Amino acid sequence: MQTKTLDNLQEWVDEIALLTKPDKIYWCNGSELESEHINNILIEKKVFTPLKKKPRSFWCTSDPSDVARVEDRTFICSKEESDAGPTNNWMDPDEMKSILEELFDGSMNGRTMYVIPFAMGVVGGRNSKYGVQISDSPYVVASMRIMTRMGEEALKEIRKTHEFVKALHSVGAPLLSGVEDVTWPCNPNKYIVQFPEDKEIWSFGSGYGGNALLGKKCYALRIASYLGWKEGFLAEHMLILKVTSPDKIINYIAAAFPSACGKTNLAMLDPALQGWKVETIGDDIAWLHFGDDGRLYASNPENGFFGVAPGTGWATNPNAMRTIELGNSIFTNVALTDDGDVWWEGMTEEIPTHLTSWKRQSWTSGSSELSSHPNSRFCTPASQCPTIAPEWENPDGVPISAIFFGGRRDSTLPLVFQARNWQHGVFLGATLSSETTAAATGEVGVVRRDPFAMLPFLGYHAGDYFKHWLSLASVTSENNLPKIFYVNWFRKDRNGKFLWPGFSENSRVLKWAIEQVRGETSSRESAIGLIPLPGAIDTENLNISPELMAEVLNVSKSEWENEIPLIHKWFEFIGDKMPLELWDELSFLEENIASM
Ligand code: O2Y
Ligand code: MN
Repeated sequence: MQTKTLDNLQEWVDEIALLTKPDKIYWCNGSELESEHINNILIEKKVFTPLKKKPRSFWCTSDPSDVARVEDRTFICSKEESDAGPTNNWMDPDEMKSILEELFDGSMNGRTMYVIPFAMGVVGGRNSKYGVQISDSPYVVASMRIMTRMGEEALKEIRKTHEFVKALHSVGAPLLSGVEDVTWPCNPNKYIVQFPEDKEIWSFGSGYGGNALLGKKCYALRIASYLGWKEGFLAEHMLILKVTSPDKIINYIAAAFPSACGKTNLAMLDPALQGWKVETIGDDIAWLHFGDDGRLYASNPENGFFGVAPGTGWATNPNAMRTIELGNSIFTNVALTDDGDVWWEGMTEEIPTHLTSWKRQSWTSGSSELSSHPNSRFCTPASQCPTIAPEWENPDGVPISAIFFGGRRDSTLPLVFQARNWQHGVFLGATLSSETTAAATGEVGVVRRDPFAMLPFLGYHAGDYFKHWLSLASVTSENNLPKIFYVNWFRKDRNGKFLWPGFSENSRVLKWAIEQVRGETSSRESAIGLIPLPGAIDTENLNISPELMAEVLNVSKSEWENEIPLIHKWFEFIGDKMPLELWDELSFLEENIASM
């Protein structure tokens, strides 16, 4: 457990230096000068290639074996196995610590150990939290500077309170003297380990994304979800949007989607509907706290976007494109153009004739290989986004009136429906499912349950997490709680063609939901929840027939008859901690479907 000595941070840094044996120790202050210095180190090491076409921006490629989060090497080491639950890998914390101590022993030999103080949320914010990452990767320093509020200001807060999460990271590649470094040091033996009760993260072997930028998934989701359980808040895998209607009424919404389901595109939505305005508060993570008025307020703990590059383009997400155009960004595992810019599949309609691929090989259009890895990323400051809402750094967050859950499903789930009440909404979150993508290692296109889009990010037992969500209804009145919706942009027809155009047209679904929140639209009770009545979704100027709308909103008895046993199996997998209220919801659904 973290002790509160006068300088617990210095003690920890000394202890880690003794273990990892770096050549040098450097405390990061977050300044411009420091950033230039770190970037120059990375350029000199040939890790970063400066882009001629974008200011202060860099192209970077990882080791081909280190390209994504490693879920099978991710552990929640709570003291009791029953607190990690069936969805997490678990090991006894003492046993895990002794494995890790052996791996970290001398792991920073020949390298610099960077001490990176950071804030999740604005420094001094009511619900902000702090951490210190120790890392032997300058790439991590450069990325943490974009993704968190890193440096002197965060350190001052930590020195005041002595409260911080210890986030230890090593690429696990000690550099022997006389041996030339590789551009992307890493280790085939990877461990991404959270110790929730100790508020500690130990990450070994990977330099990539969620494995290495420890403020993101490890802290802001896994550790923070555990803290939320104990302290009465929620740490969720959700984007946050501000939606302004033509009559200038503002609604803030949060939405949970599994990895790479178009969340970043939705977070920067250019609405197709005239007079509607959508602004961005966050694209990936939301912390939700009760305000003094009993409503849930969301804040984005991050400072940047770490978006999937392929599929992000001028047609699909022009605001992300405008964000990166301003520079100050790192591009990892995308392709480099001959004139010193970046390119990836889906960026532009026109395909460059020649590129350097993410594998640093010459690439010509028509090649059977992709120029960019499917999980390649842009890392860019949120403040540069043209749609960023002025209140995105509001220290108290923004009041949420609707929560959306969504996944990628070919069938069964209609375009949109609303939960009858909070308990039913928790059922929808708990049964969320999606087809897998490249962000996680494993097969692509396989349907898996992903409760609240938190499957890889839960810091404790899923059953306890569902109970925590249910318990919010006893903290405040149902009226104060956000209304819950389920969306599926990805439903297909019999020929495998998407039924709904998606992207900016999704604003039509947001409009219907916001009108539902305001009690202004029309819906009908169906077996699965409240479904829009014919004509209730605004399809003006959209070339979609009433028949097609009926198909995309259809609740099919036979498809749900197939779905229910899968939900049964999922609930049984969660085991004894599965809340009875959610079993009741399942029985109710079963009865409704049977009587269709
Ligand atoms: O593959 C990685 O390491 C990045 S994962 C990621 C990054 C940004 C936002 N979301 C995710 C995710 O997997 O949900
Ligand atoms: Mn994510």
